[in-house]
Amino acid sequence: AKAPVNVTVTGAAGQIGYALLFRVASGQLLGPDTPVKLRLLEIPQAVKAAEGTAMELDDCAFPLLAGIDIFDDPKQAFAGANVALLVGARPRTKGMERGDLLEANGGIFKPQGEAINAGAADDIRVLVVGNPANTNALIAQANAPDVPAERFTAMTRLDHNRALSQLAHKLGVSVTEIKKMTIWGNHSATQYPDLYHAEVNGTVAADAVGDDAWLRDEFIPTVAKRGAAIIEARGASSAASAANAAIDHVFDWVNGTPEGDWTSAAVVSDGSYGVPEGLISSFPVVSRNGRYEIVQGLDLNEFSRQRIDASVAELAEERDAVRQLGLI
Ligand code: NAX
Repeated sequence: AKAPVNVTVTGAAGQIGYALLFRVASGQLLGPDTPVKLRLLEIPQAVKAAEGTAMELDDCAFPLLAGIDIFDDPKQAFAGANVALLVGARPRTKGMERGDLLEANGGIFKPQGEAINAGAADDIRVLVVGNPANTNALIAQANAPDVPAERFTAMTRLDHNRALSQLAHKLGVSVTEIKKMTIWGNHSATQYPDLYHAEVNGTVAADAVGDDAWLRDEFIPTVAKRGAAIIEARGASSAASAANAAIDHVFDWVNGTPEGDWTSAAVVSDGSYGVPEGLISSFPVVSRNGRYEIVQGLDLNEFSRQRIDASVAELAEERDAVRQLGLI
């Protein structure tokens, strides 16, 4: 039997945590042959709630769940971690400026990066879900200098999946008929879901739609503002769909993406497509041999170029702000 993989989940008592942990424990994160040990990190006030979730996990008698430990200290929670899902974050509250938000999250992601640097396993893979996800990932990465930068990623897979479904509905096709969807840039309202490289049964998606007004004025804002629409409808932010996307992101990272297709993930830029080196920005990526690699050589039309530049400019501003705060 395989040795258990240590999966650290922060924000374990939150709503995404509640949707995520059962799927991790059932084997959907890493596959049906891989036992997992859960290491849950919460703030002290929420440890009791995390214990309640752990009781329910116990009650599922998952064959692949090899143990659950709960911590309120990042150093302990990340010790030996092979996979880290950084879900807990400081939400933006009323009257909070962007600088305050970045600073509050720096207080979370800097010590977590340091703890990963100090004690995670050599093969650690980090996915940041907590917002502002790209810049939180950058903070953690910058504070883990001994870990290869490529091990730090942020989640745009939910945006990617939203884009697949919106396009499938528009064209009356199944999501399985769509390939090569891309989300570029920041996981924020400036993100750019790209239909000029996506393909529907082999036809460029933008051509299959044949309606640039829909693409620009409906599709892009619908995908980018879907989180707000969910809050409006549900009275709470996306949780199960976010957990599902986190599962997809890590599963593909470990197991590879299918031939002839790619996915979207925010990864450390190597300068591809003019995105400044070091920014954690969303790209089209394939996963090969356990690594996410940026798909190279795509031609960008003027519209795509502008959209990507705008989102990347926002990421650069966030980076400059956290640099000024001494967080990176
Ligand atoms: P909740 O508020 O339900 O849960 C967050 C949990 O994190 C709480 O239990 C809290 O105690 C814990 N926490 C706070 N600080 C912590 C710390 N320093 N260490 C460990 N735990 C800590 O939020 P939830 O709905 O679960 O969302 C979590 C995060 O995901 C939010 O930042 C949210 O904005 C973000 N999202 C990101 C998405 C993405 O696509 N990247 C989509 C969904 C979601 O909005």
